Amino acid sequence: MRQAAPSLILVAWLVACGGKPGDGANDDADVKVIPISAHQWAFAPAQIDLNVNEPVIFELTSADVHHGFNLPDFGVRADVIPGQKARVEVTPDKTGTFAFFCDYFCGTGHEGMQGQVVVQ
Ligand SMILES: [Cu+2]
Repeated sequence: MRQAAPSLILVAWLVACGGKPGDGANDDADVKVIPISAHQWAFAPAQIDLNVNEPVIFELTSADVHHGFNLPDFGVRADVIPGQKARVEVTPDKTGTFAFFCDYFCGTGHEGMQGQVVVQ
């Protein structure tokens, strides 16, 4: 007989900003939270303006059904489930316009459910 040793390793992603000396522009202890609402079949806001190298947290909620949020250029995705808040952090490291979209089939208008992140 073998003794089962339960070894649960809980990995907590602590959103810890590095202790980089700031340039005085803002306090990096406070990461800006951007609420994004998903509904059939759009995101609100559909355009998100970000500053390069400035970390932000997307706080995603659904107004109706299960959606997905996918911003492939920055390796960000999340399930957006009714009644829950999904938080993902992103620090855009390049400027430009990058598409995000719903990647969880949510109905007939799913294919057009998208938006863009504009990084400057
Ligand atoms: Cu969808």
